[in-house]
Amino acid sequence: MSDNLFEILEARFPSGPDAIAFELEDGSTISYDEMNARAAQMANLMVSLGTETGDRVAVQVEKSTESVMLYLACLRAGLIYLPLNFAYTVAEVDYFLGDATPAIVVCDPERQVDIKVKAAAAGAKVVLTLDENGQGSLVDQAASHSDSFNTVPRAADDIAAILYTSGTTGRSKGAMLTHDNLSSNALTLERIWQWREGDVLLHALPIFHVHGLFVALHCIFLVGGKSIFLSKFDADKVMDNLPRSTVLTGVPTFYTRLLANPDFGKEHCKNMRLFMAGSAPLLEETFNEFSKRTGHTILERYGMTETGMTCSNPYDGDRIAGLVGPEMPDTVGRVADDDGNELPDGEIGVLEVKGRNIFKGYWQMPEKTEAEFREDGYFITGDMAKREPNGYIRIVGRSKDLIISGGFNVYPKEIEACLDNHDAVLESAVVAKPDTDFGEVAIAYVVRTSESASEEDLRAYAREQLANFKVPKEVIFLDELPRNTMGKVQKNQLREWAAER
Ligand code: MCA
Ligand code: AMP
Repeated sequence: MSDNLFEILEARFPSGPDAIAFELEDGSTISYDEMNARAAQMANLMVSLGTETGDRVAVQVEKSTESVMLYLACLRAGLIYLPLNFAYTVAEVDYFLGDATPAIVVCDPERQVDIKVKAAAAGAKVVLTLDENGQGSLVDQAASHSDSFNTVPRAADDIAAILYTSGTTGRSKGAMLTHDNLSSNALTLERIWQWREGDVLLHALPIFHVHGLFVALHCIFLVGGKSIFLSKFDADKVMDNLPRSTVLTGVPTFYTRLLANPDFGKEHCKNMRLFMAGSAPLLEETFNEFSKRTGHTILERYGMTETGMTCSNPYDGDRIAGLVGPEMPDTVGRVADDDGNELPDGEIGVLEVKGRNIFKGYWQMPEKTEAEFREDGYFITGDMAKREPNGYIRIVGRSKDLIISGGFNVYPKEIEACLDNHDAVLESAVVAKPDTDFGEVAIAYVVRTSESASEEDLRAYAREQLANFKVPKEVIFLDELPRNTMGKVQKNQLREWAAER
């Protein structure tokens, strides 16, 4: 066996008609054998199209089991999987294609005309389609291929996936995740969260990010369990399916939305053994209210695209509201000053982490990679933290200018650059506003050159160019932006005003 992540997962796949990998919303099921066979067909198809080991496969599709098979097919064929948020506009996708130069692009049929132009310009060999029902040329063409495939051996350090994360300034960076990064993190999570035979995962996250794709799916695959596979989070559907589930992995918005329904309670959770939250801070009041209503303490963990999961509250032992737990077994962490020196417990600094799970670097950006690692190998997360006396980490903020809205990252710079391009805008500043549903949302303060553009005009303008979750929820006009004596925009002031709204 090589270090190919697929081989590690496949060794755990149960076989036979009763070994169900997925149950869909219409009640239909897909067995592990079927998933495996269809992934093999896709792997054969991609090889027949002339791909070579290490080629990228860029995928911007709606959630479907076929897209999971495509991910597995890429791993098997030694291709690098590159998932993209379905909300990205064609202009946003264009950048990723140009940067990653994929050999194959898989997109929604409705977008293929636009994407084909961009893919060709980026040198892609072929564009295939896949829709939300799992239909399209990918599946049609794969059907005529053999359903067995000899998995391409991969070394621990070979890249399995590239996930783009936006930078605080400038261009998005492709985080290169190796087979060993992903498998070591998955095996640790399987152990510490005590995943077990018979687990039923209620899967309601998107599968273009670490949380829904790697954390959730790798763990359930490692124990050969079933996923109840929802196309997206819907509180009613989650409540309908919870009684048959044992594990839910979600962002904090999942939990606030469940709690918002007065009917939600203990009876929905009768078979549940684990509610996990991450990707954004879980408020203490959500943790407490959830525990009061259901008797379950949500297990909060912390991670990043570049690092996978690094801190986790314990499965057995105290799960503490507001804390993300100690470092996981494979990770060492330190709360450090600006020079990387570890600070005493209780002092606030930047969290730095090191371990097998930490990514290999940013795709074709050696300087950016170097800038985010210390000489002794620690990765600088950009999250402000302090260590509590019990050893647990408390995330207290971010040194990076980042808004996390419903678990999606929104970079103010990107929205400001977009708004500033509008003819009626002189300048803009985007900050987070606290939000009961999404945790925080982006809002924009704008100075206009003329009053010809309204709030709705500017939001419509942003919507044309940016993924919908990045469109500022409010646009507030000012005569001028507040600046300090150095002329720097005082975002703290704007954040205060935003919080008061
Ligand atoms: C949707 N909208 C949002 C968001 N989602 N606005 C701000 N923030 C959001 N997250 C907007 C849409 O633009 C739209 O606006 C309107 O809300 C309704 O859209 P819809 O798609 O129906 O939204 P929803 O179904 O209610 O989605 C909310 C959601 C979803 C369920 C919370 O955002 C979600 O699944 N988030 C999970 C993200 C995730 O997986 N993060 C993990 C990243 P309009 O009508 O104006 O167009 S991995 C990570 O962070 C690290 C590694 C980690 O630690 O896990
Ligand atoms: P991403 O770049 O999408 O991988 O998002 C990673 C970021 O999400 C981290 O750097 C944190 O800022 C944030 N994050 C993830 N989990 C948590 C958590 N449990 N509490 C607070 N912030 C979190």
